[in-house]
Amino acid sequence: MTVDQLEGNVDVVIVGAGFAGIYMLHRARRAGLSAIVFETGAGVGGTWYFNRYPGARCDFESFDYSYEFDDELQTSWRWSERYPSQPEIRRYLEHVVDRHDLRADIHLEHRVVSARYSERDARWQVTATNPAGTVEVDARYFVLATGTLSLPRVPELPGLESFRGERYLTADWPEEGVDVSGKRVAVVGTGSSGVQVIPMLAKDAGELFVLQRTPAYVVPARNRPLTEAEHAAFVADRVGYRAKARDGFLGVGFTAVGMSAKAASADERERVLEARWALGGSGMLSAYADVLVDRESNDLVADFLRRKIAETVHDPDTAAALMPRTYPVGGKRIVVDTDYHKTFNEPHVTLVDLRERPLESVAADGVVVGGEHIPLDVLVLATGFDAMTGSILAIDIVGRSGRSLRDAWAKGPDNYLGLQVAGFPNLFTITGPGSPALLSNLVRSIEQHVGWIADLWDWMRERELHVVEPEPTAQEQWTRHVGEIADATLLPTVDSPWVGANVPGKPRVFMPYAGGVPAYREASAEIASDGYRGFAFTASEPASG
Ligand code: NA7
Repeated sequence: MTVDQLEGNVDVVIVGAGFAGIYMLHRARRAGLSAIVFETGAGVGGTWYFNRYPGARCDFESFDYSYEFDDELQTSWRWSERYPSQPEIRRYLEHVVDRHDLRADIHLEHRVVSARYSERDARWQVTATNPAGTVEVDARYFVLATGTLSLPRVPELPGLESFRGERYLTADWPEEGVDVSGKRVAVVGTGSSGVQVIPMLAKDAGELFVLQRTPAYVVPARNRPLTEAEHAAFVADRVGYRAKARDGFLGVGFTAVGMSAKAASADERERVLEARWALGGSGMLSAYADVLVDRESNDLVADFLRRKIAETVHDPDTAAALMPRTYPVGGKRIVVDTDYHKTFNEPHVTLVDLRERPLESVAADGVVVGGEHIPLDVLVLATGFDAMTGSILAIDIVGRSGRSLRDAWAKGPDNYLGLQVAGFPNLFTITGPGSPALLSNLVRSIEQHVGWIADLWDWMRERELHVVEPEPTAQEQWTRHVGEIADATLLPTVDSPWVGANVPGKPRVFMPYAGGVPAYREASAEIASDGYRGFAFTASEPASG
């Protein structure tokens, strides 16, 4: 195996070429720093590069799920649909990379495997592997733009490896596509990925079995082409549009109709929820301000969504099995769909309720559920991700005093502002645990995080400071604050990926900051304007810096 030393060393190594890594590279350059990106994929896009299953689409709208930093891009890029499809997001990011001439510094097919902090010269030694061997580079700043949902989870199903048919992960779908025409297909998992892929596979499959462990709360996307007039309206009002989004709890301009669902009259509530249903999208959850904090109000919205299933699905037993009852709506990410429930009216589509008939094993030619063997040609796993920390801890990161991040986070991902970890100087996480990240429109959060980090670097340069890391007390306070905010909501009560419940052995900690995008932005801006309160700086010039 060859070991290449990249020519010279750089100021910044960034891991990941998704929305976060691309913008971080641009800002690092603007700050006068040399920077490179390592990306595992053979193209840019991050999670949008790999999740290329049929039907893959963002659940935020195109105007929201796009950068604000480049005003000319905002006016010139023409989104074709209300919600951006995976291929369109990839085209967009390729375009951004070209517009800003970033390609030369993005090293594709490079997987970062380890990073070690050298206290002697205050630099990170980063090792990546590529198809030809190993690459090493050292940098002052090490930025993890690794994404919140990037490390797919393959469940430990007994016999999975013995399956002789075709097996696919939605999160790593073959570039050339998959032909399921006339085949017997099963999909395991009914989160956003499963709900999107199931109607698409149903179009061609001979028989489709949906293996459901937990039903999802689903709202219609009402996706459609965007008109010229809508594009023109966005362009004309883009400043106002962005300001409203930044002030929205999720980083989008949803506004609540009322403070409390339970305080509204039944008629009024029905009218409001019907209007949100007709509009489509996850704005359903923000119809009333107390949906995520009051169980009674939550039940009223959940009940509305269950009734919609009964109205759509003809077979009453199937409809009942599709109705979520064991957790509050919004406790797991609400799923924005196109034709999901309708698909169960097709005669060749069968719902298999794994709570009634457990998935016992995978055989060479199918699966065994509740003692029954279902023969299969194709098995699709839409089984989710090791969210928020998975792709960070997949890298062997060793900070000050030889302490690994895996050790530091053994009981949960303690950090300050979701951006830095005590004992890991000059390491930054974008959309990390402790930030609104997964509970927000990620592009808005990414631009805020990247901007904050780049401003910090400018501030440090002006003062000739070279090293920054959080003070342990500031980190403890932030971690406690994140926990307290979550505890005021219904969210930590649910066995969701947000508490790590889907990954065996993962510490149960509610990871995202649940106080909303505006409160987070205010807290981080206030800390910055107070001389980066809670961060410790070292002025010493690194030996080789
Ligand atoms: P999700 O939302 O984590 O969904 C994963 C699904 O897979 C969910 O229904 C799981 O059921 C199911 N699952 C996982 N393991 C198993 C096993 N062993 N047996 C049966 N079913 C299983 O991931 P997605 O990819 O759909 O969506 C991720 C994000 O993409 C989403 O949050 C949006 O941000 C967009 P469970 O609920 O654990 O019972």
